[in-house]
Amino acid sequence: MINNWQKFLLPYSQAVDELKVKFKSMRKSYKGLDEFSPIEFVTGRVKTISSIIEKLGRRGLSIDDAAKLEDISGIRIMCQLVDDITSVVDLIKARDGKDLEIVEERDYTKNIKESGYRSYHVIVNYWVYTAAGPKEVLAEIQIRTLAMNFWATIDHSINYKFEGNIPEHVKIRLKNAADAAYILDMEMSEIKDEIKDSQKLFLAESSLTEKILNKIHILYVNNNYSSVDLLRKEFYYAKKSGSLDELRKLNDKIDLIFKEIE
Ligand code: 0O2
Ligand code: 0O2
Repeated sequence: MINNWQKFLLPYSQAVDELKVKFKSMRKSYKGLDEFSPIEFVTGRVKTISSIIEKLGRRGLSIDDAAKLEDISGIRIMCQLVDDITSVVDLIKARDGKDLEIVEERDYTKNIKESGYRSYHVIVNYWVYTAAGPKEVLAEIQIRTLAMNFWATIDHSINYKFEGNIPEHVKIRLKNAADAAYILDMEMSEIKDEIKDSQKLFLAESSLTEKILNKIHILYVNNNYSSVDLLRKEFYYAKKSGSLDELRKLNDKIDLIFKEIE
């Protein structure tokens, strides 16, 4: 009998925290390599007690069956493009049997729900090591595009407001909005290479800018004032030109100065 919900939910909360860190780290490692990340952002939540009780009731289960629910721990991974969903699913599959175990996959991106809901769900078994010892919990990872997320968030709140009995005219609008979100995803897929290239260019430019400014700062604190003055001017012109090549040349030049003073 669950008589202490807080204690019962503790490992689920730990699973959410750990999984969030792991997927956010994946995003960071792509960015660290100036690579386009299939993960745009990650959120997570532990299901509320009232939502757990409502779902158990809907499924004809008792409170003691709560651990059977797959989504007490919920992770949501948002992607820019539909193709990124497959990349994220592959990243999860690569961990199967290592730090998690895939239990089930539900592809609502291909088998779109009647409501218009699209997302890819992966249910996993995940071990947490709590103060009370190791514990295996189920977690649901929902992977979706920004457009899918926009629609699902609005749909969820409307369903909540009307408790499932959505007026017909609202239902029609929601269905139209689901179609529009689908078209938006398809349109973005048509220019996916341009989107990825422009973001890689932006990443490369910002990391090069950071490198150059850090090096100029090191020269400054080491009293190389004359070269710092010149380099600052050159940095200004390179930035203004908008050319990555100019920034690269300046970076190489600073590296040479570093070699000379070593
Ligand atoms: P950043 O710097 O914004 O990228 P916690 O406080 O640890 O429980 P966390 O991760 O801070 O949780 O918050 P939560 O609610 O789980 O996740 C929110 C994260 O999603 C935040 O990122 C938000 O910035 C990000 N987010 C939410 N909506 C959007 C959106 O529409 N676009 C983008 N790009 N990000 C969004 P972080 O982790 O604070 O990092
Ligand atoms: P939350 O935390 O409020 O999001 P069931 O709830 O029994 O119908 P089942 O069979 O457990 O669902 O799993 P399913 O349908 O594969 O996934 C359930 C979760 O997917 C839901 O969680 C939603 O997050 C999301 N989802 C599924 N269908 C829809 C939909 O039509 N609209 C929106 N907005 N989300 C959907 P919960 O239980 O609602 O919990």
